[in-house]
Amino acid sequence: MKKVYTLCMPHIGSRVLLGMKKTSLGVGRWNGFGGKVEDGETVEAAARREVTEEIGIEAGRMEKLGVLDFKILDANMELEIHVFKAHDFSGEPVETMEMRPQWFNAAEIPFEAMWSGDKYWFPLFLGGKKFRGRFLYQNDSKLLENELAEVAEI
Ligand code: 8OG
Repeated sequence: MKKVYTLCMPHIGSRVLLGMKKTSLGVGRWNGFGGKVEDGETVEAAARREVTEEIGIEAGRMEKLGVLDFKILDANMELEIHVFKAHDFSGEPVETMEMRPQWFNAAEIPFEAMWSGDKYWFPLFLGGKKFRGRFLYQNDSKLLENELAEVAEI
């Protein structure tokens, strides 16, 4: 069965808050904040919880913009990732064991140090568009296939 995961980025004005991942899947890459949806938890509640656990802030208005089907063959891993934009938040981002937060200008997203599929869907995210995607990786660095579509409803 596919596991449901969250991914949330605060995107405020022309800036996006990303974090350098310090442990586990995606270590050494910039990413948004997220993780596994727990039993009995809504996807949005999980997205809020993960943001707080990873950088200590409380997300304000959340908007779901995308769903990504993500698969890594070598790891026999299949995730459904729900991607959220946080329009605002309270508190100050802090570094934790998991993430080192940093603001990026939307025109200067560090795609070379992110999952290689991200350069395809991130422009839709930044434009506030809704999208569905499918990304098939051999391992954590080799992207084999990808599909992406803008959708009216997510
Ligand atoms: O619990 P953990 O931090 O290991 O969860 C993995 C996080 O990584 C989760 O937020 C989902 C996210 N993630 C993937 N695949 C991809 C991807 O291809 N691109 C981006 N940007 N994030 C991803 O699992």
